[in-house]
Amino acid sequence: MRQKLVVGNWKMNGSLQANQSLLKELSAGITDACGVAVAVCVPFPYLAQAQALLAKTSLAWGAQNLSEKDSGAFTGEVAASMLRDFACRYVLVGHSERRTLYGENNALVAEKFAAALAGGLQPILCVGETLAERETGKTGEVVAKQVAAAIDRAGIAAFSKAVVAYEPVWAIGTGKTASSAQAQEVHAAIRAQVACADVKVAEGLQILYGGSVKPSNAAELFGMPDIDGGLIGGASLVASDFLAICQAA
Ligand code: G2H
Repeated sequence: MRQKLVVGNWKMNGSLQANQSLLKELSAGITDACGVAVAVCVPFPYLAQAQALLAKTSLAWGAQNLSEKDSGAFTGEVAASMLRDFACRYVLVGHSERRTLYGENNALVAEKFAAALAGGLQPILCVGETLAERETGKTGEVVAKQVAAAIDRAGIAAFSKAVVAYEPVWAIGTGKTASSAQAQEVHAAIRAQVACADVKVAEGLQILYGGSVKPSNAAELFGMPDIDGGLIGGASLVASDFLAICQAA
């Protein structure tokens, strides 16, 4: 039985003041007894705050990006070891906004995936197709290539310490959600692809759905056999919505 996991992706939102009340409300509302694992991926400057406020709670925290390099003259970059200094558990890699707005391709995302694992972090590998790719029947091919790049770089065993998030680009922040059947179809295909290399790793792999998840659609999505929780953007900024989504898991 895979544990459900719900991860908030704050994107470039927050302030010390707003985070304080959001994190306090979340930590009061989430206990181990909920049975669901919960984490928030916050902007880099707020990692110390997340660590201070969440260290003795049931919530984990993480970052939204990292460098594929260890250290050195890479202005503006942040290494896995730095994220571990703030006791991050997770880091997102290859979020579609990184792929489309910052030119991250499958090869770079695979390097980041490997760097996260080497640094003791659990990467959340984000994959998903654009609307044009879906409409031309390329969803399966696109997602399979994104997953394959990480498998080829880090090896299949790496997926026993990683999480995958399927986020159809056309459903991100648009209010459009993939139907539970559409999402399940892709999740099952990802699990089958991993199973081709290692059945046991595939059975244990948490595959999250992301893209306009809200309290009103979470339960149906999370009820699908291959959907193991969610990666939540906009709704993770509102404590009551995020708690309701965690409850649905
Ligand atoms: C997809 C998701 C979180 P939202 O980007 O990663 O955001 O829930 O706002 O669509």
